[in-house]
Amino acid sequence: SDSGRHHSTALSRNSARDTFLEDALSGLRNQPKQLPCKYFYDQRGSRLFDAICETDDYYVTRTETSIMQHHADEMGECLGRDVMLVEFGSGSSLKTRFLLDHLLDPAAYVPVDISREHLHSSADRIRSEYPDLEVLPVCADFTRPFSLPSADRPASHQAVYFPGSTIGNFQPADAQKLLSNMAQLCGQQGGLLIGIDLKKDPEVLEKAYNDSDGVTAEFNLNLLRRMRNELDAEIDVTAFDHHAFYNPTKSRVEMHLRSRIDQAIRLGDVSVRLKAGELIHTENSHKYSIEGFAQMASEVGWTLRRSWTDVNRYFAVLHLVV
Ligand code: AVI
Repeated sequence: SDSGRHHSTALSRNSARDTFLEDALSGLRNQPKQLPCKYFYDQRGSRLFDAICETDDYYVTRTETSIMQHHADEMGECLGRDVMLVEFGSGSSLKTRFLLDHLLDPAAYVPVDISREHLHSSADRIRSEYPDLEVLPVCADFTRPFSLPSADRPASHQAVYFPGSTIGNFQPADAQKLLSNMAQLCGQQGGLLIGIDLKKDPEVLEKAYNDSDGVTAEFNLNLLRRMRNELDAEIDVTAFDHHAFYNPTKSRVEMHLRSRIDQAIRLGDVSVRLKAGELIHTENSHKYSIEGFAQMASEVGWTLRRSWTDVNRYFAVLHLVV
């Protein structure tokens, strides 16, 4: 019933709040303090992320889009005829359109995303733009196993599309686990088309995560605003700075929030103390070489077939098979 639906929505909203609170508390009890980067993406955070992608300093989105624009025809051929294309974290499916334009008689497109409303509105838009394509949205957390829907026309094989270098936001061991889940999901004949951000001059990287418009800083600080709004946390957001740098030992850009002063923030009935200069680690963005990534993927069953990159070799899109 309608009231039942409202009831379950309220329940899931509560449990989402509880999980956020538990994750925030356990992260802040850690030494060094940390907060999971998945909590960046509330509505404002998602808008700020879109704005980051438009800045001159953040080369990532622009570069990947141009690779897709130039090579989607070859990618379509590599993915093969009658494929079921499964996109992990599909969001607005912006880059996917280049690919959909070049798939050979695809059996279905399966966008997978955790944000239900966004998923369904994007799926409706894709349906109207591609009336011959069966679109089967799945609302799921792609870091946990989920099953694929069945298409009206059986697919000859499955392929995962995972653009955006989102894989870089996972610790290498978790990234490998995710790659392993993808291989399980696709099974025999499975394919993977994945965007990875490549290692490069640290100066380019540090500019990309410290854009001159301050959008990335606002994105990082939004995590604290979100805790204030949704968890009733007592936090003075102006008492923190955005701090992002390249860590060459771990080949990753790290984002942190740095306390400007000795202070305490209150979360639920817990008070958390921070020293002046103390950091809260909010995100890692790992940078790979094509060879290093292929090696990591090969340990869980993937073989690199082909890669496409830009003139600067800033970004790569890889095609791998099971
Ligand atoms: C979503 N992800 C791939 C972005 C990245 O570059 O790691 C998130 C981001 N963080 C700061 N700027 C962009």
